[in-house]
Amino acid sequence: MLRCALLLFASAACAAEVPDVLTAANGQPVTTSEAWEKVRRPEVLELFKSQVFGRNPVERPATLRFEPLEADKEMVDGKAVRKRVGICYAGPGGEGRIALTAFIPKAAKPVPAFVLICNRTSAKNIDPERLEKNPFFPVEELVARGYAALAFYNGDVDPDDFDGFTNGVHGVFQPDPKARAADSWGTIAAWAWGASRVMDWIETQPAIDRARVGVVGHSRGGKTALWCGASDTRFALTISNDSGCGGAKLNRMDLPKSESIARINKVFPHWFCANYKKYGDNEAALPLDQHMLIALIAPRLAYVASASLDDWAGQPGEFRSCVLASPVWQLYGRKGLVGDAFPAPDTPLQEGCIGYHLRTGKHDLALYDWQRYMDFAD
Ligand code: GTR
Repeated sequence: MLRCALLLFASAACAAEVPDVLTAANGQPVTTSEAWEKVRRPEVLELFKSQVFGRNPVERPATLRFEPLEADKEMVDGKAVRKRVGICYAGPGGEGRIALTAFIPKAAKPVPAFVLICNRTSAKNIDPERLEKNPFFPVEELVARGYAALAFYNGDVDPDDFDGFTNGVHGVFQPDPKARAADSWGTIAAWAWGASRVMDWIETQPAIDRARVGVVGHSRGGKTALWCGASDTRFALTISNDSGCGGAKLNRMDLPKSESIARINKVFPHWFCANYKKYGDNEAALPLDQHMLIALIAPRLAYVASASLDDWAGQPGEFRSCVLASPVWQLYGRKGLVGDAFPAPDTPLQEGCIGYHLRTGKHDLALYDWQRYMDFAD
C-alpha cells in the first residue's frame, strides 16, 4: 500500500494506483534477483499470459523445419549474403509458413542481428530485392554498421483480421475455435510466436551471433516485440517503437488523447485474449500495468521509442513505464532507465539498460529510430 502510494506521488498524472512490480502477490517485497526470478517474474509473466496476450498452445512445434526459398545471393554491393528461408510448421489444422529474409554481413566472426516484425506490406517495406529502400527496414545502414538485418511479414503468421481465429497459425494448431478459452492466444501472441520461430532458425546459423539478437517492432509490431522479448529470453535486446496501448504505454496514466483498452478491444477484437476485454473502461481492475511487461525483459536490454506527434500512443505513458520498470534492473546491480524526467525531442537516454527517445515527427519507424537502436546496441 505504502509503495503504491509512493508511486502515485511520484507521478501526479497517474489516475489510479499503479501495481508495484516488486511486490509479490502475497504482499511480500521482492528484494533480490533470485526472488524476482523464482517468485515475482513467473507471477508477472502468468498475468500477461492469462489476462492480456493469451497462452500459446505450442511453442517450438515438433514439425518445425526450414527450407530455402531461393539460392543465397550476394547483395548490398557484395557486403552481405541474402538468405531467403521458409519457416514451415504443421499442426492438426494444416500447415503454415513464414517467409524470412536475412541479410548477413560478410565477416570473420558471427555478427549481431536485428529481427524486424513487419506489420506493413512486404513489397514496399521489406523488399528482399532492395528495389524499394524503405527506412522502415534500412538494410544497407544496418549492414554498414555490422548488423545482420532480418525481417518477416506478420501476416504470414496470422492475418491481421478478426475471422474468429480460424485462419493463420491459430487455425493450424487449434482448428476448432470453439475449443478456445478466455486465455487462448490472440493475434499479437501469434506474431510474437513467429518471431520466436525466427530465433529457432537463427540458432542454426553460425554466421549470426545468437547471443546478440534484437527484436524490433513498430506500433502493433511494437506490442508484439515487447511480448516476444518478455516471454522469450533468447533475445538480448527488445525494441518497442511507438507501441502505445497494450505495448509500452502505462494504462493508468491519464492521457485522454491516447488509445484506451476499451477502444483497442473494440477495433481490434483479435489482438488480445478474451480476458483482456474485462478491462475496457476498467483499467483500475487490471492486476498489472505495462511497466511490468518491460520489467520481464530484465536484466537484458530494452528500448522504448516514441514520436512527438504520436499522442495516440501516449508518449509520456510509454516513458513512465520505463521509469517504473527500472527497479528490476537494480536488483541485478544494473541501471534501468537513467533519467526520470520526460526528455525533450531528439535527446536519447541511453546510459542504462533501458533506452528511450522521443523522435520529432509522426507515428512511424524512421531512420532516426534505427540509428539510435544501433547506437544503443553498439
Ligand atoms: C492503430 C492502433 C494502434 C497501433 C496502430 C498501428 O490503429 O490503434 O494500437 O497499433 O494502429 O499498428 O499502426
